[in-house]
Amino acid sequence: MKKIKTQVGIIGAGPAGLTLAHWLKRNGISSVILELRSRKYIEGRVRAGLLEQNTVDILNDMGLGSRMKKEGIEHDGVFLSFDSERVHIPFAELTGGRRITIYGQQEVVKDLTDAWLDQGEELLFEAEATKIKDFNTDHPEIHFTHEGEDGVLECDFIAACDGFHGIGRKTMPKESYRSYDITYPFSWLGILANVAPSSDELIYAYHENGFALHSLRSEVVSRLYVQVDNDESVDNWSDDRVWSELSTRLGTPGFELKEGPIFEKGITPMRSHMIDNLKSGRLFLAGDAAHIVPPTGGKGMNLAIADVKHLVDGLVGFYKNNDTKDLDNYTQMALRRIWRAQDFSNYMTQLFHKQDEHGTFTYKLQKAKFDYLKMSTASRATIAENYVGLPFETYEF
Ligand code: RFL
Ligand code: PHB
Repeated sequence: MKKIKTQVGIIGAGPAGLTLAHWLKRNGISSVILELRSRKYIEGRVRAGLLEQNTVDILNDMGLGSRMKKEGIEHDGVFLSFDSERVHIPFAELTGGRRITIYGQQEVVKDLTDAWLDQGEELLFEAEATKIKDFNTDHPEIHFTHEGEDGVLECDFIAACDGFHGIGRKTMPKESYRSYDITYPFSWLGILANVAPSSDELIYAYHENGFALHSLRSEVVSRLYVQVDNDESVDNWSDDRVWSELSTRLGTPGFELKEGPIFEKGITPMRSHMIDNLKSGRLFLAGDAAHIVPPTGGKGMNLAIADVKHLVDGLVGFYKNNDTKDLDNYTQMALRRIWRAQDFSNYMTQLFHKQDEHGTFTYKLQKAKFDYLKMSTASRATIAENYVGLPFETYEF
């Protein structure tokens, strides 16, 4: 049996696990990462693309932002559209200069993986964590399989950064938390296309045919989404149908959607999931292992990285100052911020998706919310500060 020893055993090389490993190393704390998938798989997995100001600051502070600075695209605002009418939300102006950056999640994962391995640190690919043991003692273990062999990672603490389907949350004693869930009656069909973006800001749109989002990955690659039914299949969405729906739903007078070859098409269901306790003994959950938000607020990856901040505060307190206060308060600190993101993601989801027949009471409420954005700077500022992400200090009350 393969035996490895480290201070913090990390399950999952997604944004949460990789950020945690780097941040701990900067504080002189060792860790080893176990990742179920291959390096090629995690570096090619197309997911998020929107980085909040806090996330950008964290990556830069860790000295891992050099490619992001070159290739990421900063946005000072966003367009919100309703029935073909648009409002502009100027983030920087409404939040004292905070903004978002568009940079693919798989690029973040690639940068962090490259840096970790270049520094000679340990990350086992195609290593499946199968069991978490003794997390109520001060010598917990992660049992895993790797290259056909069984292994055990002995550590002081376990960080389960293993996403929604991982073993971390499943290992938490059922009586230690309550779960909260919403399953939305719609999904997103997302595409990547080799075409220059048609807008210099992202566009979120409500249309009587359903929601649409225009995003981008670079000067030559666009990322777009349309709302579809939960039982929809990509086979029913020819490229022509995708472009025609996008053009209809995003349309405003004078706007022209550029079309190009589509090279990726996939459907993502929409759900909100929460649990109200993120730790049990020496087992800690971070990122999608602990919560899921619908992607309408662009918060998932940002929340994963923000959870890590609180976990690092706790572990640094423990190792450097022999103080467990921040570790003990991990759940409380993280949940305050996560619920804020849940609320914002839910708000954006409810505002822009077609939920009921066009023209009914629900629609009138959506329209009233949109009209309020046109009328009120305070309402626009609320969107702006949530979208770019509130500074960490805001949550310390
Ligand atoms: P991840 O990225 O899922 O990583 C977890 C890792 O754990 C591994 N794993 C295991 N390893 C070893 N043993 C086991 N037993 C294991 N079980 C699992 C997995 O292989 C995986 O590599 O979780 P993390 O780090 O918490 O990161 C969360 C983000 O990936 C996620 O929240 C975002 O992608 C969500 N999201 C968005 N977030 C944003 O911040 N901005 C966006 O614009 C945004 N857009 C999106 C999104 C997610 C989407 N999809 C496809 C769900 C758009 C979409 C369409
Ligand atoms: C993306 O670029 O993939 C993206 C942007 C904003 C969102 C969701 C996804 O709200």
